[in-house]
Amino acid sequence: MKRCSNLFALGIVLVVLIILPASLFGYQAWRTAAAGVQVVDIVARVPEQGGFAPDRLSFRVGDRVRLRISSPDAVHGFAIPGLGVDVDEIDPGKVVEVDLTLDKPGRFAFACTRWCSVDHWRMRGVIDVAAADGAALPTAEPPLYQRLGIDLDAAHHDAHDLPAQRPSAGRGKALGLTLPGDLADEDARRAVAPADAFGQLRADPANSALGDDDLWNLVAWAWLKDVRPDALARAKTLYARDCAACHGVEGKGDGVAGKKLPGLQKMDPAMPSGPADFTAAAHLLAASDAVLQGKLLRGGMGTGMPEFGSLYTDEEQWAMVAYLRTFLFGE
Ligand code: HEC
Ligand SMILES: [Cu+2]
Repeated sequence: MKRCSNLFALGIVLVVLIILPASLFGYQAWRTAAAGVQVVDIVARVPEQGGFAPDRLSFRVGDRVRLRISSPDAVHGFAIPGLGVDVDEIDPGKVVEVDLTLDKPGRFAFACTRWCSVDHWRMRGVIDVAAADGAALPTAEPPLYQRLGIDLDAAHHDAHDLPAQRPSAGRGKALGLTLPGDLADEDARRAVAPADAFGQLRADPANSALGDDDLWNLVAWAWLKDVRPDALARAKTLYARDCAACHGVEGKGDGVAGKKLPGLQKMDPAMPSGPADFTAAAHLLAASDAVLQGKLLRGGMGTGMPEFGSLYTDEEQWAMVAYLRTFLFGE
């Protein structure tokens, strides 16, 4: 009787320790294979060592894909914004698995989201998802700067009318005045530089009783009135993650990762080297939102400014431009 119960106990132990895990594992392997999941290993190294390998992947709509991402060196992040993937941490020696749902055709950029080295911003890749029927992708609407015929590579002139103190959107709003049409309307305003808006307001006889400070407050109000607070907060987070290392935490263009970049000197030797200083009023107030968004989404200019058009949604880009305005305009 005793022997019998011993054997029975042993049987249970065997089932729990060996047969159950083995069958679960077998079931998993069977399920993965049966469903036709393509498993792709991606190794993430700092850009100096090659970045993501592979950094180009091609699939078709409907493919089932599991990415297995590992890092042999530093802590990296891994985001595919267009597919809603955002893995904050790929620790060295660990494998992170990401299952992709490829239900729409398109080109989806992926990027590291941690400053793993000074060249971190080069750490990117692309996933192409072809339509199941091989149809071509719909072409996107050209960005605003192109529709306005703006040449991003032309040097732009500095503004000469500058605010004497930090303009305040709140004080501008409190004036209770009606903004002229091209400043009231968000789309129209994006084509206007703040310094030109100031000039336009100054030239209007209806504003002759207002001082320059009040007019600048009105300009600040015109520029910050349309952005939603949550979108602005998101842009602030993205700025800290993606921009501060080059443009500086306070926007002064003094981030460590930007030190060796050429900047606008490439276009004009008289211009400063390195990333743009967003607190330089003469420069920033002469640029329309369309110019800033264009440079953000396209990057380049031979300066080392990365492109963010493939990583940010339209709304994130415009919110980021509004956030850049807050380096000069207060609440
Ligand atoms: C690797 C460094 C680097 C990173 C990261 C970077 N930038 Fe830049 N950026 C530059 C350089 C260099 C320039 C060219 C200098 C200039 O335009 O004055 C530039 C220029 C710009 C300009 C054009 C300014 C002007 O008036 O011409 C904008 C706008 C800008 N960056 C926004 C951003 C934003 C927003 C981010 C983050 C999402 C970002 N940058 C991330 C280096 C960087
Ligand atoms: Cu990185």
